[in-house]
Amino acid sequence: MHSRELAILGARPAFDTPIRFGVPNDFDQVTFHELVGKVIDTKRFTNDGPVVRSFEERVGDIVGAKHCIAVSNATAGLQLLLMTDMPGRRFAVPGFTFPATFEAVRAVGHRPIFTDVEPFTHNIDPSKIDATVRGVVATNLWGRICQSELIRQACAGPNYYDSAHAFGRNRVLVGDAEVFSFHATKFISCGEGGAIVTNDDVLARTMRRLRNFGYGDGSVVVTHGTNAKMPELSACLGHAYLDNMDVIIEHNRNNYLEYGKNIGNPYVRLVSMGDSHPNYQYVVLDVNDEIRDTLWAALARENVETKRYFYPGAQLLESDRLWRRTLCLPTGTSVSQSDVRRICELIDNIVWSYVDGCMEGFKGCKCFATR
Ligand code: T4K
Repeated sequence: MHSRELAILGARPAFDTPIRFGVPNDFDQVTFHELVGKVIDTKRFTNDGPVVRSFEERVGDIVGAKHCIAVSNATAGLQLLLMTDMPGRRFAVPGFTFPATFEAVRAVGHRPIFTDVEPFTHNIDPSKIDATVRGVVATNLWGRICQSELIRQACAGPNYYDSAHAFGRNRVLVGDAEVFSFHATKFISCGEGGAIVTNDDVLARTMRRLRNFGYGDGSVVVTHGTNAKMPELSACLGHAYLDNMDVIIEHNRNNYLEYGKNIGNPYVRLVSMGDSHPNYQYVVLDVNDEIRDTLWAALARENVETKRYFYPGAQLLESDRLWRRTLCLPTGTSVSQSDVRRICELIDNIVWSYVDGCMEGFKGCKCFATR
């Protein structure tokens, strides 16, 4: 198809088999079945069992953390960290993030103070952090690490990081603690799961207690707590994924580079992930806000699923702007480089068709390049 030809509505979609967003990556099923067999034989299903323990060791080693505490999901991990403060405190959170970040703050009785993000990194803007907050829960969005030193300068209280997107190698731990997500849509998955990592001995011990109803050693309850334990069966899946981690990252990196080579028009820009990204699991487009929803719907008609992240937690200039412009593209082991090239071709066709007025009429030039 000519690059400026209109995608014909109602015609056969470009992909017969849908290209889906967020499909779990392929993993080593042999390892998984072996581990599951052991769990079933020993009948040890939860409560700090050996598979979770060894999963914690591997995760801690990969990121170079002194302590790793596996949890039921990242949201619960954030809640455990926030439970170390008496309720009613104010925590700065980014305006542009998944709701888990600020809902964790609310769930344990604190108040999220929505703070705008930087236009190019999409991470919380340290210069906008209110000097009177008790602490910060920043998100390492898309796996890109925040300006942690500036955040520390802005707030001497607890600095926690929602690192749901940021598991992987080639990075330094930031803040007092970070929380990873191993949800089904993450590149390393436990189905549901997460992990808190920290170099702080006292905080680590507290997290282990809070995760298990406040139990200390033996059967003595020494503090308040909840149930945020990771089950053994979830850790089996996590181990199988860790075995394939480097292959998955390489696959995603190649897809990201391929998108970079093939996306090129003034209305759509690939958000740069840099050269030493921990995982490349998100491919993010910055799209002219007049076109974004048309592009999303037109790609869906071609059987390409994309995601419009993140509905802003509050009305803030950059957060709101990013919500109207961001589109996440499919990647992962189910998406090949030739799929990527075809998707880029479609993006080009759809955008130029729109701009040329073939679809709904382009209302004006608000292209990011002129900002
Ligand atoms: N902080 C941040 C910054 C986060 O992004 C997240 C989670 C969290 C914290 C919380 O982490 P956890 O507490 O969950 O550990 C998805 C995920 O559900 C969510 O976990 C994730 N962020 C977010 C970025 O993406 P949705 O609303 O887009 O999910 P959904 O159900 O539409 O799934 C996306 C696509 O994935 C679907 O098209 C189908 C596919 N999929 C999904 C699942 C669950 C599969 O193919 N298989 C599956 O099992 O939020």
